[in-house]
Amino acid sequence: IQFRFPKGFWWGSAVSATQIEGAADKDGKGKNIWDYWYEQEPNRFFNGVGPEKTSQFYDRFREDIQLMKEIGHNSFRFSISWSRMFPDGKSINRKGIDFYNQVIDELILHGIEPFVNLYHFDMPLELQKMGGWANREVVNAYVQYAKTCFAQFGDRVKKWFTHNEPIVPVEGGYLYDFHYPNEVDFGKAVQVAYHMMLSSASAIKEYKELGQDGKIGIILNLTPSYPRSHHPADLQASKIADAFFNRSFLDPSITGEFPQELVQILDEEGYRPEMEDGDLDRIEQNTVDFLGINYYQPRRVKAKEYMPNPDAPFMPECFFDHYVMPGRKMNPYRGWEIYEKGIYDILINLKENYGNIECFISENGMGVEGEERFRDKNGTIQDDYRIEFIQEHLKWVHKAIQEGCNVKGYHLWTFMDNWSWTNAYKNRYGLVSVNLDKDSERSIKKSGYWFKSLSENNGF
Ligand code: BGP
Repeated sequence: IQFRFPKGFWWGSAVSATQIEGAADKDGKGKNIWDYWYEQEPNRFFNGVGPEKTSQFYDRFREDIQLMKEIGHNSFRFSISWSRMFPDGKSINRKGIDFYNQVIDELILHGIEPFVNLYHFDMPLELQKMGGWANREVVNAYVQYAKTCFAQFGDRVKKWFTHNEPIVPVEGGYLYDFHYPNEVDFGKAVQVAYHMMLSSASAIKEYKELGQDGKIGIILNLTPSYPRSHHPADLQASKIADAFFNRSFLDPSITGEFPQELVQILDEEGYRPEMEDGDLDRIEQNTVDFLGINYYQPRRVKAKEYMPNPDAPFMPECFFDHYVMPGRKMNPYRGWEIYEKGIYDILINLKENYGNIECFISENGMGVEGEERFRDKNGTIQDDYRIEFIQEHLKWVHKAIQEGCNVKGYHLWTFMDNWSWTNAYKNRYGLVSVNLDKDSERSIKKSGYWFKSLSENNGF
């Protein structure tokens, strides 16, 4: 074993409710924005494959948890579907509670620790009709939902997350048009981001008041921002991109304060969100116990070459441009750069600038199209590229740990192939494949068997 990880390292994977459960209107579940959007525009991103189909985890979770055990998981992150728990956003659905109780019990029975996330992009439709995160009442509804989850499941769940990648619904829904309600409105984006941050701190406050003996954190997608050159204009552009896309949630979640650079820009441009007295104290006093890091790709930034068009809607890109790194390595299917060292840079930054807070890699992974062509005679998908992808990232995680970073685990995106927000089933990420043509039949990929040895050896 060349790269050995600390004792008790968390090995596992992550999923989200909308992407794996299916059963979108079974047992009283209400619609969320994805069920609705797919109904409205089935071919927009989804090639006619919607979240109602997916991988059928709702009906097959026992079989799936058995598979998790087989491929060496000691921990597993899933999200609770808010609209399964509260179909109309307000009143509770007993069958939703029953389902998650069974999943949690089954995981524990198999020696797999449940990591539970409360929000993964899936706003209940009834609450979206009230404005979704733009409406402060939705923050209150979320806190009620969070409290219910802590009360129902907190005796067994000891690792909680308030949000997964909160910047993504902000970007997708209110800036760049890839999440419902697909508006372009910078002011609303700021309000939504602020309310999501407030909802996180508010849920943390409730959790602490209950005095349960677990931890609560947040999961952020961090995209280290690299300037094209050391020219002050490039450095400044990169700093602003970092403030918008990373520090906007990272700083308040860990230090309790929004980054000064960002506040200044919003003030100067007249985009301060609506707040109430006491909000900022609540955010300051309710920071996270630990952090989940989703890492896929870095951000390459340069100074703006042309003045932004004064008539175009205001965007973060008024302050910087992206550029293509010459010689970059790409995942051609997803169109994302692969830069393994980014994961190390994130961890060192947390160590040096954020008190070396306890953290783990909560997502990292490689989506590939057309994996069926790699299936061998015995029916196993030979996904050596995925094994290599994981190893190359883990080497950097290992180095960071050697240098004192407080990293507790690595979760891959994802356990099994599942439905994605912007490309349905096109890109496959799983350690386990799902054959949609054969009643979603599961089979462990080569990477799944490899993951088992990784976990058993606590290294590779
Ligand atoms: C992350 C999300 C996941 C997942 C993953 C892969 O941002 O948290 O839900 O979907 O990205 O991305 P995609 O499915 O868009 O290829």
